[in-house]
Amino acid sequence: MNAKEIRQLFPILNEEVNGNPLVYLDSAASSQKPVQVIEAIDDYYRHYNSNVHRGVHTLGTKATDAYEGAREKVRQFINAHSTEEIIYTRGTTTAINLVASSYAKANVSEGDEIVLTPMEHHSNIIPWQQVAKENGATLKYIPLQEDGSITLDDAREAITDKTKIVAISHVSNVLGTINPIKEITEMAHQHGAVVVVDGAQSAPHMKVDMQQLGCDFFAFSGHKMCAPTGIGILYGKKEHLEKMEPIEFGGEMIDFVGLYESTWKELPWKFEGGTPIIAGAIGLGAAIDFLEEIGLDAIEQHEHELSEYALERFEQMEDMMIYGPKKRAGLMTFNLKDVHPHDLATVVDQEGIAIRAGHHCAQPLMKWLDVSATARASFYLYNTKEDIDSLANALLKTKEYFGDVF
Ligand code: 7TS
Repeated sequence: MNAKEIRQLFPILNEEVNGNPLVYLDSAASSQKPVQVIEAIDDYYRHYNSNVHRGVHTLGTKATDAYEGAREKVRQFINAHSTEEIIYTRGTTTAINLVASSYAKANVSEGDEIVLTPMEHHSNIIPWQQVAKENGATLKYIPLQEDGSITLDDAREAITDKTKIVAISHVSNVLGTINPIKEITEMAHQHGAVVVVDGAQSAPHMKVDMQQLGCDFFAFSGHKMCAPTGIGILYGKKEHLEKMEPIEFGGEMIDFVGLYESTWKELPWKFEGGTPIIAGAIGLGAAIDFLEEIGLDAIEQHEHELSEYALERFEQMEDMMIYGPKKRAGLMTFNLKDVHPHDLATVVDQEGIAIRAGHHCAQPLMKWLDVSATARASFYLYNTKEDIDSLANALLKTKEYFGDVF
């Protein structure tokens, strides 16, 4: 299937925005949903809506099978050893917070170090700041090269026997930098540290293989990969998850409850207190079927071509500042001289083009780039070169407009 055929499966792409056909270039914030996912959720609510893991009635059994079936799809999708290693969460943020609140608080002590990079999303910085404050640890950053990448030499320098945790994004949501997770994991393991990977911008766009990467934890969000909002995944190695305490307590996650003492269910359910995100998990399962039918390698290749094309077109534009390394994932972050990115995004929105402007939840990175904000166009399997042309043409108009104003 090519992108034009794929587009037919996304009803929202037929919408008009401000009198123009929608050009959606903000998938790094949240992706659109294909009919397969919308129908899977609709089907659950219409035909077998029920709680899971309770009683024996037919609907409940069907809902439980679909909910747990989706967990097996996730396991295969990321090549984890077992479904015991797949925890449903609300998204990447909740997944990282679970590791910080449970694993880190129990394993990080005074004088220990947590190693990060300055390109992290706030959700992979703030939980570690909290751990550092509460447990007396220090945060240490692997420095960025001029193009926004990191080197293994710098990583080797930062990761020492004092390091307890390395928390790093697989792909930066601003720069598109693809970090060498496998190598960093090997390095961290030599020092007895664990590696927490923020996979929010990688899992939707490329094949991620837990056994190949070797990392200890890996977090990602359903809504960035064609699934609904409110569902995400924490992958964790069983050896860690088994020793970790839950952070939410109540129904669903217990084995035995007494007046003064209780025990927990086995993995993965001990981390899933309360009625879970059933429709979300079913939607995520349908999204994985959909992405796998198209093929993650094909999706990665397609986005690579779009990214190259966008760079080619944008680099020719005067007064255009493009951030990030040459080898990057499917997004492009930029600024047009003398035009605030919010103004720019507002003007192109008039033409039906959706791009993101702001700090992208990466304020330390904005500081490093020495800007307060940027614009960002991000691509997915349904985008085409025509979408990039539309944006490029709208930017030229914006430039003319603001050129007249200044
Ligand atoms: N990590 C990265 C690298 C992200 O890009 C995002 C969301 C998150 C974590 C948080 O994910 P959540 O699903 O828990 O919210 N990134 C963006 C973005 O780039 N624009 O809007 C949200």
